[in-house]
Amino acid sequence: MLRTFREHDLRRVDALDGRWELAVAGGRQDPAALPEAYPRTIQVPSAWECLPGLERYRGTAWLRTRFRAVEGRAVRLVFGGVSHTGTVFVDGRRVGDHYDAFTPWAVVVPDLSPGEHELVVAVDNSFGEHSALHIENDYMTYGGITRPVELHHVPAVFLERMSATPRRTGDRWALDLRVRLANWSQHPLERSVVAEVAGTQVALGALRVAPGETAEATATFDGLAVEPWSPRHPRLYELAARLLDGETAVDDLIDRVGFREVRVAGEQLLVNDEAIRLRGYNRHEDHPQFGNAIPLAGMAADLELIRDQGCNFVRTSHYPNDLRFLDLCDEMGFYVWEESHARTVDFDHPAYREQITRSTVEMVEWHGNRPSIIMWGCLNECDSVSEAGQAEHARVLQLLRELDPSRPVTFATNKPFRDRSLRWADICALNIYIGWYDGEPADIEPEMERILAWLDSPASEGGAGKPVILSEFGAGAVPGYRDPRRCHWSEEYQCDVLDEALRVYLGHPRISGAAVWQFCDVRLTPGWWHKRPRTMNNKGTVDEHRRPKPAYAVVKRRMLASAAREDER
Ligand code: ADA
Repeated sequence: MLRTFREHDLRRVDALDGRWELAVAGGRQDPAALPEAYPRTIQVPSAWECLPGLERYRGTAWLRTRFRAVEGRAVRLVFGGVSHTGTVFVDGRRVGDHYDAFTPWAVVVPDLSPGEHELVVAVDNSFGEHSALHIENDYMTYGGITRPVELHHVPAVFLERMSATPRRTGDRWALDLRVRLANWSQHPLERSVVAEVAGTQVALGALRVAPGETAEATATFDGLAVEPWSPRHPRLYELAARLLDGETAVDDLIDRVGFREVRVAGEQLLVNDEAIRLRGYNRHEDHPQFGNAIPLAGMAADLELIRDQGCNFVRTSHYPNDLRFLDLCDEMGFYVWEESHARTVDFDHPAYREQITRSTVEMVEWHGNRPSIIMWGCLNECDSVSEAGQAEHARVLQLLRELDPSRPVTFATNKPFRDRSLRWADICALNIYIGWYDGEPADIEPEMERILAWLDSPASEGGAGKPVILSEFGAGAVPGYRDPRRCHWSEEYQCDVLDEALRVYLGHPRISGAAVWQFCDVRLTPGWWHKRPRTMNNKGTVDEHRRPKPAYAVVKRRMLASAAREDER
């Protein structure tokens, strides 16, 4: 299923995960050119690169299964993620499509007869003029239906979405609720909604929804005597909404919320009015056996390793993550920086603006209720210098603020002394690789002082006086490569860089957070940094199989020491 918890008691939801049929086109192909035969099968969710012979396949494939529709209900297909473009056909008829592997999406098919139907999803993971975000890059774009698929049976008007924002009110809490109803029928219909959290109910009243349209209602839960959410005490509450037709409940929707408030105050990042220090990792969704379709137990195992090292923070570099991973962060108590899908993308690509806007909107819409997410990011290491680049940073950061005023927004820059977009960020996030791309570990401290001095001067054009996070730093180490010379790519040198960087960054009064690049070694697309050893990004402190390198112990020692200092505060 799409979540680690049930989202419906009343609505019938079928999991479509399992063995689907597979036909491979041999390259990029018209998705509507549905094949006569499906000679292979594939597990859904999974990445097709994990099938023998498809390890490097880039192009179109068709995946097919069957499902049953029921009387009086529309079919709503919900995809956790299709990499990277999915086109949906039901009984040979095109009913929807979606670009970008990393955000969920749904297709409603209202007019199916009860009984069995054919579902085909054409999947394309190719690069080119049609793809601005999935490009040759320092991480892999896989192919397939890589996150779970659900079949929802929904009434004429159904609960499409709930967004819930917690607010402190003295020693109690409020929860601002917005509910969206959708009407797939041909008639205007009136419904009402009742919602409940922590034993308190609110009625959102009657709502008239026009045919084929959506309608929203808001309400606020006030005076909630609830326990706050924090990494140390990740207390979650069930938020349940019921849709009523008169007195009859006809649909429902369940989510979970955590009561925490995050804000920036001067140079500090505050959660529940306490200044926090972020200690953690950048993590790609990548695994040699599963691609980006890491099963739930694998996600949990990754978070256990990150927690074992004394970390409280994960950056979902560089795209929205699987909803179940975020659910785990809520449950296990991690702060998360989630960002819309961009790593050094080209703002002039013809498809860029529409695709980044959609990724950003969908990220907030689908992930906004997660207490673990304490900030939204975007546009990693993009053009933040030119006039056009500045304008685009202003646009996307403002879009994030409009979508969700409750969280600070940021972008990671690798352009100290040159960046001209910091004025639009609430937090200054620096990707700095002193000791790797240039300099030695001994240069880290003096160079960081120079960067911070620039940041807090008028020259940074808006970087002064804001929280600072080291969003990336690290060094590559080929697993098992030991060398007394302690040279680049050796495991010894990775230890030297990370030990010094963490000594400086975790102890610096002006720095609120440090995220190591990166958790595990990950696969790249060959056309990008093929000159990297193993066509991998080797900066993990565990290798791709999660086998710890010597740097794992270095990071653990530094992070635990920092956590202990925090506890003493
Ligand atoms: C950049 C980028 C990362 C990764 C890293 C590296 O900061 O944001 O995705 O490519 O560099 O390994 O050099």
